[in-house]
Amino acid sequence: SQQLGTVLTSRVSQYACQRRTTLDNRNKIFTDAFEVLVEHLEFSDSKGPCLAFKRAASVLKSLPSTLRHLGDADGLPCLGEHCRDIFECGKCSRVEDLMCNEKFRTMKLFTSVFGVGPKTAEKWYHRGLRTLQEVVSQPNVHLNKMQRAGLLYYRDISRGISRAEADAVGRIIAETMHCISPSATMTLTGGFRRGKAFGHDVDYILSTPESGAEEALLLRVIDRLRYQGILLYCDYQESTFDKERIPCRRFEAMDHFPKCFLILKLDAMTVEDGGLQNNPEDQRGWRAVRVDLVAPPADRYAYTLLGWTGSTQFERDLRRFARLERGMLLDNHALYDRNKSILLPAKTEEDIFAHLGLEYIEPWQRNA
Ligand code: 8DG
Ligand code: MN
Ligand code: MN
Repeated sequence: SQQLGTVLTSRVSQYACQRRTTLDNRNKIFTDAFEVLVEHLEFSDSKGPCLAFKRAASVLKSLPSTLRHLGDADGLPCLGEHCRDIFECGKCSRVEDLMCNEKFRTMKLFTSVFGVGPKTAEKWYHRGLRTLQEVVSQPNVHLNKMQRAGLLYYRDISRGISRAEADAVGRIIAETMHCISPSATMTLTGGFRRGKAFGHDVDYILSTPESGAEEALLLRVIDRLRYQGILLYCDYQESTFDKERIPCRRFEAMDHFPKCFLILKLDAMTVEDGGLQNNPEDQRGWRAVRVDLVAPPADRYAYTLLGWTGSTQFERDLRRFARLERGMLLDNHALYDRNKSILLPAKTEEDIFAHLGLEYIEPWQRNA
């Protein structure tokens, strides 16, 4: 183990964008425990130690082998004293306590509904609600449109989307899009681009060859999906993009491009091989799927692709690396060199990595 420690110490960067993290996580017992602690902290609104646990889990995901002894973590970045108890016996009593804690379990259930965050979940919990059945049958619980859809399609949405289903969604959207604009293009992004076999949604970037036509394209795609009768829910967010604005200092998960968060009705007939991820007793022949579409201007495509491919931790560290190590600001819109006061143009993700002086990391190596 001492040897493993030495090898790792000299090679593991504190930045996820300088590590290659595949889906083959050899330290799942530890990272699962960290993720429970992260969830707990996010429920209780204490974001400070949260990031430390996220970084620790991310470092562990990148390691080529399982940590077997406490000493193996010596010299690895982001694995300080505060997370030592996780390694003792490969479990931690705090995590086990949480798993059987009624409040934690209820918060987990409520926040698993599309449109429900920790604040709403907490409110429901304090009203004495414990199950989704109780939430929907309470006459005085106010639900917004997103939460109503989230509850209505809960069983489908909480079931993972397979790659075959994601591809079926892709064919439907591509066909719809090409009816409107034959020269428009579509790129699979998010977790499926990183090689995941299942996702909680499907993420696509729509793009037009000329900047400026993308917002109208997205609106027309949505109209056509509605006309086809497969649009179960649509939250459209219009462009708030300002070309003059340079990337801002802080990590922003959201961008200013036109986008929509959808729930689509996916017909079993359109899915190749495996069919739908439905329960065997489910005879409907369709399922609801969450789909995100974003339509950046053509000259911002590379930054958006890099931003939407994730993982969130990879993105966070890319931006932190750019800022702290290069004096640059990166977001989904642009890359700005603060020392030279210039925007750095990019047609591809490779261009952005090159500007940052980073080795290129393939999408399937960004599962940080
Ligand atoms: P999953 O769906 O399989 O669970 O994983 P994922 O694909 O990695 O997660 P995601 O929640 O779909 O987000 C994919 C990436 O998109 C993530 O790195 C964050 C990024 N993203 C942006 N802007 C926005 C935005 O405005 N909304 C959302 N929902 N995601 C955004 O860069
Ligand atoms: Mn996704
Ligand atoms: Mn998404």
